[in-house]
Amino acid sequence: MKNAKVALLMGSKNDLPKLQPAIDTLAQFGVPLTVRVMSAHRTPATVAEFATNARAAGLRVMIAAAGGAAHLAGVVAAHTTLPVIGIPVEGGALNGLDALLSTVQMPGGIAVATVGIGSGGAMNAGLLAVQILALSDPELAVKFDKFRADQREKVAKADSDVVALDQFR
Ligand code: RP5
Repeated sequence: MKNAKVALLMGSKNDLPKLQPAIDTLAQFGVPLTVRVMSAHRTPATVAEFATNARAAGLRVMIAAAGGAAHLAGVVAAHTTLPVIGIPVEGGALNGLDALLSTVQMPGGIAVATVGIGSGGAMNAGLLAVQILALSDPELAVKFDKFRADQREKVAKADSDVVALDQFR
């Protein structure tokens, strides 16, 4: 965890495959990441201790991913003043709808920035963490601008790829 700027916490190791887009995104931007399994329900004392010490340990953004009655992000946010991004993990009987509602519906007073269910949500959690860090890291801000420019180019190329199908262009 030494020098990590972002922590990705997950409620179960079973969540890991669904969180790969967040890990890949942070790696793409060269953001030092610590990855941990801890649960708001099964190991509440570990979560409280980790979140309480996170800022002093040098972390700047917390990402918390959980499925089912997903309290991890809220509990982490309760124990730190660092920004917390919640990822509702899909799966179980309700396919993540339960996790989405549990994560997003924080009562006023403790904020969790909740991303969507699924791979887009996990990727966006990584991107949002990068954007937060980029506020005080000009090099990272330049990388993020380049990411956006590349993305625009890809969409423009896709648009020209479909031109043959379009009778009005
Ligand atoms: C949550 O319960 C975890 O985040 C996981 O998504 C869900 C089920 O956990 P397992 O029973 O698969 O370990 O705490």
